[in-house]
Amino acid sequence: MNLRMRAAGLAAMLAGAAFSAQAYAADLIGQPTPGGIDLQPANSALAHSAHGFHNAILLPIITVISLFVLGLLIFVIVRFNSKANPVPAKFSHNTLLEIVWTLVPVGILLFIAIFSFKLLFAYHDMPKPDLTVKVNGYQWYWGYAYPDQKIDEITSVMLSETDAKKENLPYRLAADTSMVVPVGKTVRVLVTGQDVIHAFFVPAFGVMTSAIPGRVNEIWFKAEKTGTFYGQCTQLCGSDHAFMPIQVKVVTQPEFDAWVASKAPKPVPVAAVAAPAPAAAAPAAATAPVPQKIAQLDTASKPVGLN
Ligand SMILES: [Cu+2]
Repeated sequence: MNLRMRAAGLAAMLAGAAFSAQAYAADLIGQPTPGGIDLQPANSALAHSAHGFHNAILLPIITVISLFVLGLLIFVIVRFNSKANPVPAKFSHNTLLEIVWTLVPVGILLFIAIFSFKLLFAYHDMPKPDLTVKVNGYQWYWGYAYPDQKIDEITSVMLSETDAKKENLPYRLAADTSMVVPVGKTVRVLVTGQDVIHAFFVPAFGVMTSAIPGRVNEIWFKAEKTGTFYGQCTQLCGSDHAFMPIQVKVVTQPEFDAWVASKAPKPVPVAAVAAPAPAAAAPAAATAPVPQKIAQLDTASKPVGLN
């Protein structure tokens, strides 16, 4: 490689770094950014802590170790090649050196563990939840139920490429319905699976847990900003594993209340219940709760922007 080629390579590298920095500056919210190199922007205290742990603790340690090992390699290549060192030394073992290269990594791991455990405790230390959402993983879609709001499971299926394009939404991330949660509230998410093991992962909230049949895993988050945040199943779960995105819509409390009101089963009017005559059965049936799956297909009944 001549000097000019090297210079061109270096220029390309710098241009790449500049592009990445630009991509970082214009990061998309709640979804991956093409050409981006960093973690997705955080939208919960947990995600901020996880990012801090990565950026302030792990990244410097990894960088120093990588540079140190690279320096050692270069030193060995220059100092001990066959020309510079024609007669190699024959000794083996150096007790002091071996003690040092055992204890130093142990020390580094213990140092990481202090911050790592602090973060793990924060993940397990859920404040009193304001809302519980039960998430069910299926082959290959998600179901979201709100037991306290008496909202039966709402299934969420990935949008087709045509539909996603039509609505200007990210294909393979956008779904026909969302998990809707209020902003600034502690959301407890109970995750389980119905067929095989899936995994519920939303990077912006810094949460991930497995969806295991017969077992309920608990995670929590408190969204800081409103908006749509995407995630994906992160457990190989079969042929359509890549096609079961998670779409979380974070809305204000009044918007959430309105959404709940639109989804919750309508109470049957007292008059209709009290009427003993069989003739009253027809009106009663007409006002009976609409099964969730049918309600979901009825797009006209959806509040705008909250599906
Ligand atoms: Cu899955």
